[in-house]
Amino acid sequence: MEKLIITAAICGAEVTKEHNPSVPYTVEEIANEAYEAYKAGASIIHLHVRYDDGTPTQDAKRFEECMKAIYAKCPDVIIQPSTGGAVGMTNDERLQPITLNPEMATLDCGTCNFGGDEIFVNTENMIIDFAEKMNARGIKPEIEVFDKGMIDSAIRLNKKGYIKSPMHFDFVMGVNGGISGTPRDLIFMAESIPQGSTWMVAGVGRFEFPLASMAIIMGGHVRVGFEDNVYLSKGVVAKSNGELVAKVVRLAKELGREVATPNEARAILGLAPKA
Ligand code: KMH
Ligand code: ZN
Repeated sequence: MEKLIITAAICGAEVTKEHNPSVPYTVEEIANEAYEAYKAGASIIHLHVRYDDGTPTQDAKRFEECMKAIYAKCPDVIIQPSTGGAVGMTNDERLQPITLNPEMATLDCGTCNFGGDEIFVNTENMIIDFAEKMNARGIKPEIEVFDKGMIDSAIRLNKKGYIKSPMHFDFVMGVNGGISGTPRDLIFMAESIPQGSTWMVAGVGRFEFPLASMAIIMGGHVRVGFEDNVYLSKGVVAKSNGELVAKVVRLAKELGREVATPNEARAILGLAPKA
């Protein structure tokens, strides 16, 4: 089985220091959390950024500052900015980090409820526009899907040439409005993507580690981090994203799966190696 890629989603746009005081806001906090995750075994940092007061932003300058600070500590890590941003942001606002030409960025492939009155909007024309802009810059999309129908949308856009093969999917499971996080759900998602695609799972809240364990066994890849879950185990708040990554590394070891370095992750995902 190929080595396991671990992504750390260190910050997100919705979780706050009230949920967990270690959620990073400042450039220094973001770089430190990325470093803790990288040291523990993460090869990809899924990046959202905040202003110092915690407000989420897609500002390119803020992304640039954070990316520089992360590379200073983790020179070979893959940084994957979010183009999802926070609910309610405009398309242009969301797309700003791609102007920095990162190796990867997320491409959210459908609209879904996000709890309460929140709606995370990704119309078909938006997905096409985001995909074309990423293609023009040679950025590999991580296709974020919150439900099975979003896989079908990505496949349709792949057939029309807007999303290139091989596709790399991230199944975000357990969002209040998307697919749940049962074993049956994950098997259904994994069996629904085209041959030759790669996938990872981001289990939200209590689904994080059960789904990570399944992905390790099934040959998928894993995303953990404060964006999705702030607990190390029931009732125990994680002190850092590094603790969450370290738990996945322990699970992988017990289950006999080796963990990929950043360049090994690049090879699996078809990205150019970094010297
Ligand atoms: N913050 C969510 C509304 C992504 O990074 O592409 C969207 C999100 C997806 O986190
Ligand atoms: Zn995100």
